[in-house]
Amino acid sequence: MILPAYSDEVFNARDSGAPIVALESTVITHGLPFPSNLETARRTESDVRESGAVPATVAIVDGQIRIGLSDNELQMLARSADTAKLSRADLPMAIAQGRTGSTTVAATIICADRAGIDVFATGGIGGVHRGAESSFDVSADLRELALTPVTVVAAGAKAVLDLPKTLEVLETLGVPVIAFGQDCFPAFWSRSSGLKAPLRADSPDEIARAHQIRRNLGLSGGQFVANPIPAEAEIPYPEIQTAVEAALRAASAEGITGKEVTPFLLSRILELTEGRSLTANVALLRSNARLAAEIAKEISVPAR
Ligand code: PSU
Ligand code: MN
Repeated sequence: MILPAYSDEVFNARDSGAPIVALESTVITHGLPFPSNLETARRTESDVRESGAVPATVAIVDGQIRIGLSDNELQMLARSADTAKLSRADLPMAIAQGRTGSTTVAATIICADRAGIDVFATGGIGGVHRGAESSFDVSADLRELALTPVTVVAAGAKAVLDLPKTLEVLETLGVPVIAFGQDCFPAFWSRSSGLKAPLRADSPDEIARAHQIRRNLGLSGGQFVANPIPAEAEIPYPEIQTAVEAALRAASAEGITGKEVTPFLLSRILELTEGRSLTANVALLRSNARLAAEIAKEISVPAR
């Protein structure tokens, strides 16, 4: 039996039934540059704690599923340039081979579920890439949301993706897409994508109740909570589009495919916006960590 290994903090939280928020590690290894990745990983963990829940950053270390990392392990992931990015397809082989890797949204959902954790905070989920009608590039994150009962808080999906197609696939898969506090589906760096979100919730309590009701109904899969970036940090949609289009052209010119696509686009956009996208990225990660903690606290209250 493959059992996850817990940090002391997470072990004690599980023991006492305290609320726990899972955090992913691909954002550390492939999403943000050093040293911002390390600072942000530590900062989001503190945000979860300050909001009254326990953070559990997830990764595979030497073939073991780790739920909650030490500061040394965060540093190891943040500094290493060649850590594997693990999703559903490659997670078991990484464990079999005793390797170390960061977990994407899909893999973090799987590990959180194994650990009995209901809520997970990240930056943005993967989705349907632009040009998917010819490349077929659709992130495994979407299917995982349909299969595994974890509520994922993200700032929408990146404007590098095809957002209307991403929403269509989520609808087909039966994944609830819930905009928090507004009608519009947020677009990561921007509060608004111009698209209406299928669902809206205005309190963590409603989201927690829907999570429990899905479970009571025996429905597979989780929920996608789309939390708009704080207003002071946002980059309006038309503005970020220029950088997005340039990054997409570069990816196509350089023949980038598969797992490399998302990290490549993120680092290009970072260069093109001269760090402004980084500030926005950190702000939305922190905001998502805090909202996830509020939802986790509501879920840990016995059902009324
Ligand atoms: N979006 C971000 N930052 C990230 C990612 C997405 O804002 O680091 C990562 C997440 O781990 C997500 C993964 O699960 O990229 C999606 O990769 P792909 O498109 O290859 O499935
Ligand atoms: Mn892909």
